[in-house]
Amino acid sequence: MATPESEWQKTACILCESNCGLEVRLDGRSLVKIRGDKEHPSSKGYTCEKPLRLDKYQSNPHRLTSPLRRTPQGDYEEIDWNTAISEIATKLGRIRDEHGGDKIFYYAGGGQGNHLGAAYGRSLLHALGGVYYSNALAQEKVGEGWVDSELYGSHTTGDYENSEVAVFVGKNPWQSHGVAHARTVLREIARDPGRALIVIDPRRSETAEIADIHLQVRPGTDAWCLAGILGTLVEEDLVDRPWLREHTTGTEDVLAVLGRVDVADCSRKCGIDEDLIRIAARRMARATSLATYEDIGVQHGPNSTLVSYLNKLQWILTGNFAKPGGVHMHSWLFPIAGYWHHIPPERPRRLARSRRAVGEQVMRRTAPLTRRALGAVAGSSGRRVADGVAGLGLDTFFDAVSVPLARHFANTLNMHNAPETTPVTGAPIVAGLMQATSITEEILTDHPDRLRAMWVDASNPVHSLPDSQQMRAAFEELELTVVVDVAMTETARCADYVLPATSQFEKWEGSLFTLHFPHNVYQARAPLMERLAGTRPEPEIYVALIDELGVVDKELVDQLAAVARVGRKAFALAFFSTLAARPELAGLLPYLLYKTLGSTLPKGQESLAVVWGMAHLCAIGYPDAVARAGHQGSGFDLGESLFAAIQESRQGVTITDDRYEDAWGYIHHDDKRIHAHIPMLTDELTSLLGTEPSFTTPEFPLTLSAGERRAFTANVIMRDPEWRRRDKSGALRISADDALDLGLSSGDAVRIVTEAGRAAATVEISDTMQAGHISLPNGFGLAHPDGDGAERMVGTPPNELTGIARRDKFFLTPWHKNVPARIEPVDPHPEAMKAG
Ligand SMILES: Nc1nc2c(c(=O)[nH]1)N[C@H]1C(S)=C(S)[C@@H](COP(=O)(O)OP(=O)(O)OC[C@H]3O[C@@H](n4cnc5c(=O)[nH]c(N)nc54)[C@H](O)[C@@H]3O)O[C@H]1N2
Ligand SMILES: Nc1nc2c(c(=O)[nH]1)N[C@H]1C(S)=C(S)[C@@H](COP(=O)(O)OP(=O)(O)OC[C@H]3O[C@@H](n4cnc5c(=O)[nH]c(N)nc54)[C@H](O)[C@@H]3O)O[C@H]1N2
Ligand code: SF4
Ligand SMILES: [Mo]
Repeated sequence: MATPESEWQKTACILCESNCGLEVRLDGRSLVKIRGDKEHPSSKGYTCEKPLRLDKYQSNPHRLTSPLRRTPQGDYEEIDWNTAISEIATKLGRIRDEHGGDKIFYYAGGGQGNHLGAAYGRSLLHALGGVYYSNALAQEKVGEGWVDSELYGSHTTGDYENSEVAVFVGKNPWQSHGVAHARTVLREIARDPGRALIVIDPRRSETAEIADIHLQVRPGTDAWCLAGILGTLVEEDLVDRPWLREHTTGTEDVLAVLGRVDVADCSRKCGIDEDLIRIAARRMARATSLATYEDIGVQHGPNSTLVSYLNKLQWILTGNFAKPGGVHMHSWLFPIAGYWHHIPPERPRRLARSRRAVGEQVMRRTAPLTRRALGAVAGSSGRRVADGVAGLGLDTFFDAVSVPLARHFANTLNMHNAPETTPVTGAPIVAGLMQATSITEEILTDHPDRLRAMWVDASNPVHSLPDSQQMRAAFEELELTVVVDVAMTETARCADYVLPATSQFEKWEGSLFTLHFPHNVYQARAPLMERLAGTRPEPEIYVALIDELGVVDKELVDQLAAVARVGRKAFALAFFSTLAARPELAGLLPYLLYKTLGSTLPKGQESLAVVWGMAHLCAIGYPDAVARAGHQGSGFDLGESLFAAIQESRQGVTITDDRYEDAWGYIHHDDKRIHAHIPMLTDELTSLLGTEPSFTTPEFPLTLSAGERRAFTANVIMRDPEWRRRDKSGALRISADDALDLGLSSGDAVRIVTEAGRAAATVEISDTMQAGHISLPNGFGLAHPDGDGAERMVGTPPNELTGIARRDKFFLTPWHKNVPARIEPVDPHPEAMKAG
């Protein structure tokens, strides 16, 4: 690439979902200077300390540079790409033919900054007839996602910048972010005497440290704590009844259940003073605006689905929706899970309904003709005229057909065609995702419908899913395992084939964490440098495999590619009519776009073809909000304008601009009301209120939270331990009381023992911990080669200690944060011990 080394180039941080905009200077292939990008529309120059040494990701000397195949001896040999693609395609095809495509399981979604590849990967799954899919969301957000969909339909976000009161439940945004410019926002709330920060966390986390109210629950007792808060709201009549009457249904039933809550009993069970619970509830009720945020402190713990519901009832019962500082649903460039949604324009074009019937028919019937006729003029001087004529056709039908087509594409790509339960254990599949704790159960069995192959991309499930030992065993059992990654991860070390991906700074990429309201932002990141030799961007890998499988009609692809050379309108008309005529192709949409439209995009940008599709889905879904964000035209032109802005803007663009009152449009229910009563969960609450929380045993008397976010953790993205400036060993934090009991000092080496396994750790006594609660960071325990090539592992791999048995009763999310454990001193004389 011709960019001089001294120039600042724009990109984004890939270490958490905030994806702050960055500016980077290179020296050769190294990222030598990194600063926040002031022009990024959402982060506006903000960063935390983590991205400053992102070069440890980019210039990791242990990047993969060749496809690898496992040998019968269990080590790996390099093979060329053609061999890899053809062998893998053959094996996938064989499994499909012998056992059915549904035995091929796809585990991918992208990490924190790379979601383009996963779109193309889903095309591969569809091409194989696969239906089972999952990713990291299935071990954290499924319960919340289900609750959201019952209440109002989609994911929510808080407007914390403007909230008078912000409540964080099992969430430590000071370290984990998830709130734009988190530390600035938190500090502002904490400093302002008119505002309040409320934190529910068993640890005095960095966020709890500056909070106005810290409800320091006993680990795992959040359901009782939240019931106490909600019970207070009802008992003291602090709920917003007029608002609830106007905007919700079923609330009387909810209030009746909450009216029976014994606040004093809840306070005893969660270990928080009753007065403090009541003070918190009153502060929330009094606020002119309130936003709450739950995260994995509770989603990885007992009663997680119920806790999600109770958390959301806090802002619902106090009427904090559709106003500054409240909680809202938001637009998506493309929904990362759940159903696609459409908000009709305030001023729809006339005749839309009658045109729909005619439009669909015409497009369907004439699809082959449209393709041939338009393709025939590619490369000729009649191109412009043909594109213009196609534009007229498109304009006539677009309003009428675009919404149902868009819904069909998006929901198919999000695997809403998946069965409702898994084949072996009948576990629920929510939002198209197989639950994380189901996966090994669907493999390690002789059930005829067991999974036979697993494809992993940009994820490290052997390290990040519960029970690493079982996951390794599952990899041994599967007939084919393929991992696509930039590094030789713990999962790659178990795979039959490892495919080396181009890094996120060497290819076009984008994060689909478009989770904001009222202004939502998307950034397409350009490569900062040429790809590392031997690597391939994921879209290229998936497209090559689908080609090799030979499952897509080549003539159709060639015709559409020819039409793409005529013009965008001609292409859109031919493409949409083809898919209207053949809806079964919807899952192949990313592949088809890459092969056709992609061939007309500037070199290297082929993978943005799917972003073109997403830009149109977004403009079709939220036409007014996209127009308000400054994108021009209506109908098809609006999507074109949005895509052009995304393609041109290196710092990211505002894709939608909403007004607070627009929030009602985002409700999926036809009556545009919040359906507050979820009987399954009010029943669950009623039965839970009569029980005593109890999570430990005499054998395992401590509660281990396995996976705390700290200053220098970033899931399993940073493998080089030298990246960290602090907490290099990833210490096990314990309270002074427990340390005294166990006779431990900071720096002592110990063994943590749980029902699932045992692992070594280093102790740090911390006054942030309450007695009985111990905490390990996430992202540690990764093998990394030393300078001399020897493998070294720093810190504790958390999932050597977790199991799949302790999980949510409804949606099976694992209890990573609530693992009964004991600590043993490491015996200096192991042989003597054995003899004794
Ligand atoms: N630095 C950093 N930031 C990250 C990440 C990272 O790896 N490192 N990962 C990103 C990802 S993928 C995610 S999902 C988010 C997660 O973000 P967070 O959910 O904020 O992360 P955690 O630190 O795992 O958990 C939050 C808090 O839950 C508390 N907790 C433990 N047990 C309980 C309990 O029983 N009840 C309650 N109420 N709280 C409890 C912990 O003490 C902790 O302070 O972070 C994102 N941001
Ligand atoms: N015990 C315990 N377990 C946990 C957690 C916990 O708190 N405790 N947290 C859980 C949570 S919330 C999450 S989100 C998961 C996260 O765990 P994973 O889903 O495994 O996700 P990541 O860390 O995002 O994995 C990123 C992978 O992508 C690779 N990668 C980086 N760039 C690229 C690229 O451009 N292309 C490709 N193909 N690969 C790339 C990295 O090398 C790495 O292997 O872990 C979960 N596991
Ligand atoms: S780690 Fe998250 S908050 Fe920190 S700079 Fe990166 S994206 Fe922003
Ligand atoms: Mo996560």
